[in-house]
Amino acid sequence: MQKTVEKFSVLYLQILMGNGECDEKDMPYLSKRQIQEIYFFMVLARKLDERMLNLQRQGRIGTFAPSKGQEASSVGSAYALEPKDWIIPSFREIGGLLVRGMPIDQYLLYYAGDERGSNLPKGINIFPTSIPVGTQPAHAVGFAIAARMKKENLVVITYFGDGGTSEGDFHEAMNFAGIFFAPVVFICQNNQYAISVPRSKQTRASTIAQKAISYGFPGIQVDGNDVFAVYKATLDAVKRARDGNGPTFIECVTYRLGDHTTADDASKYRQQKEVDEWSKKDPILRLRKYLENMKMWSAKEEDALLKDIAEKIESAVKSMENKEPPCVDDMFKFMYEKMPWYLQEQLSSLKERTSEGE
Ligand SMILES: Cc1ncc(C[n+]2csc(CCOP(=O)(O)OP(=O)(O)O)c2C)c(N)n1
Repeated sequence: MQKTVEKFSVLYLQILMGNGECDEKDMPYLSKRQIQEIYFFMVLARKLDERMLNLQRQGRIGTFAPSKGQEASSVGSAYALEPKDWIIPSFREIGGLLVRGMPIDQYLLYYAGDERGSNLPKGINIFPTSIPVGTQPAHAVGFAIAARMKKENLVVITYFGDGGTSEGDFHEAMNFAGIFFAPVVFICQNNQYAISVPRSKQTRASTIAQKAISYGFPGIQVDGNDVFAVYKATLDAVKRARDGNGPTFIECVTYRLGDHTTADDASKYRQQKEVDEWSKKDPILRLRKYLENMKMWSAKEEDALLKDIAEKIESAVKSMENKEPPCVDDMFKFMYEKMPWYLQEQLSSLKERTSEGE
């Protein structure tokens, strides 16, 4: 006897088309002010990216990972959270972090190699950036389960790339999330590359979203350059998690328009033609077209927005560069609540050596 014991399908969601028109049927409620605010955060992320590239080239900050092209996925998803919720990010999530109140000077400080950039003011619910690929989903699941035990009705959103889904930790996180109904939203920024490794070498599965199904919870694929689709999918997922119905996996299909990091040269492994094709799907241009179609935006407002953003960025650069130099203790202070003996030993030895002027 043979019979089918399971069948599955994966939904794809797109609301805002390339020409700036939108599918009213799926459009989530957003006021004019909210849509303009979303646009503000996306442009702020893009402009900060551009400024940071210059700062890195001038030696004023260290290596950093630009997010150009991924602003809709990042901003749209973070915009669906409530203030008490938490973000557990990867290293390419500036849009979402800005939505959640990340102070720009601290973001710059982090990329200037200063640990104080990760020590955020209370109430800004963002974990420190995870550079090790694929580790943060496990932190998110553990944190979310712990929060539920403490009866805090919060949701945790975690971000990672298509490459991150090949890491063992990612699968352990997904499995535990499914079993324990963790209030987590997994956002996969499928930007088509893990440095030079293309999506096709990451998995044989036709979607990344379907991986969720094997762990017993829903996975959806969305147009990651469509901020309304990302927002709606995340809003639904956040509600599901908050109502006690467990995790959701969202695959945002997008594209990294820039290099992997400032230490990379993407022209070595991908064709300019491909980049040009994706540039036409730029999420910021698409939202701008929508705003203009709906008569919600004018050239005057655009000028004022760009001026405001330029001022905010320049004042943050000044603030970052005018900080007192960090203290050596900061290298040791933030990993554990109580510093273990071996770090204490290393700290004392470093202090002795620095006081001897070595
Ligand atoms: C555990 C681990 N292995 C390797 C690296 C080096 N590394 C940094 S980013 C990266 C690719 C990550 O690709 P993806 O997860 O798709 O995210 P993206 O960079 O595209 O945003 C690699 C291999 C690392 N940081 N951590």
